[in-house]
Amino acid sequence: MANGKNQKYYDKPIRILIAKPGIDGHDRGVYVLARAFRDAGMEVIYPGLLPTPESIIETAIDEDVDVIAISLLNGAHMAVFTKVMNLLKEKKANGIAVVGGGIIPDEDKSKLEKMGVTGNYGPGTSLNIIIEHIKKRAYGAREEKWGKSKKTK
Ligand code: B12
Repeated sequence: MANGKNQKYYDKPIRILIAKPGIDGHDRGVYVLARAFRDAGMEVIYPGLLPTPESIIETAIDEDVDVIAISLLNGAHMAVFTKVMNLLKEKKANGIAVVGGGIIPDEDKSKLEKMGVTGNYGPGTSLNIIIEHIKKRAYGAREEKWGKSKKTK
């Protein structure tokens, strides 16, 4: 996999921002995931308590991340992800994948997928499944970002 012309996508560690927006106290998931991502060799950016969609996007762009991971257990996932995806478009921030999880009802998962928010894993999901999904999205995002920028040169 990691050889030939695609080598560049795998060379650098994945940079991932993991955030839990909202004023509810459900923050255990982000801490468990942040540690798991770090142990899997990723560079993890955690923006602290009470990030907003605006601050998440700003940090993601400043930190040049491959993936934004957002944990939501408070029922606000549709509103938050709609905002996040709109802001990414507004800022023309191509090549940043968005992955979600937490308490996300099945009927909302397909709506989120259509918006480009993938994963949407719930309680009890194995960390290996999540990490493999993050890797797939991160390398896909790099291909989009770096592939395109190479073509435009
Ligand atoms: C612990 C807990 C709390 C704790 C939170 C402590 C803390 N510091 O996190 C406390 C006591 C504060 C709490 C409060 C409340 N809670 Co509560 N809480 C839970 C509970 C039992 C477990 C959550 C948890 O910590 N799990 C452990 C962590 C490690 O797992 P996790 O976050 O789910 O993460 C895993 C996956 O979901 C996934 N994942 C999560 N995020 C992401 C993100 C990405 C990008 C990816 C890929 C994957 C991913 O990966 C993780 C590993 O598998 C859940 C029930 C449940 N089964 O989930 C209810 C639950 C989330 N709570 C609920 C509710 C309603 C509340 C209260 C409103 C109750 C009340 N009336 O007071 C209050 C909110 C008060 C407030 N201001 O916050 C509801 C939410 C309902 C909804 N959204 O529709 C739930 C689902 C209980 C229920 N069945 O009704 N809660």
